Amino acid sequence: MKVTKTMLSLALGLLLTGGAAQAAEQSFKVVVNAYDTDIPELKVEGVTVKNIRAFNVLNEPETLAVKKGTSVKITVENKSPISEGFAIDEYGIKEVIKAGETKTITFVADKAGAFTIWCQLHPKNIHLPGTLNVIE
Ligand SMILES: [Cu+2]
Repeated sequence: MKVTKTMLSLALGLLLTGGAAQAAEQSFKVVVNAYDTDIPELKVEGVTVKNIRAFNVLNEPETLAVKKGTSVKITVENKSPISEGFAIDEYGIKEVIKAGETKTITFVADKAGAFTIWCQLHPKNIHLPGTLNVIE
């Protein structure tokens, strides 16, 4: 005797935000700042910086969060007295911003994950790294 197969009906998932699939744009302002600390002597750009400063790559905000697919614009202002780097390895971003200058970096956040934002010019121990969170 042949068994008739029962058709299984698929439950439809909840559609949370149907239709709004347009590529969004998001802008951030990042300030590279310098703070007094007691780190050991450090020589950069021919100047010996002695026991005075560390540099924050990201001051405010420390974490940038966007949805995947967003066009991201980051304006980086360097208030440090020397050139600073701004790098996100996984996105191929590696910029240098001179002291007192501002640079705008644009890219599409097409990879999900948590990516470190760091300064490629100086030892990591004098910086607080930032994070780019790209949410799926
Ligand atoms: Cu630096």
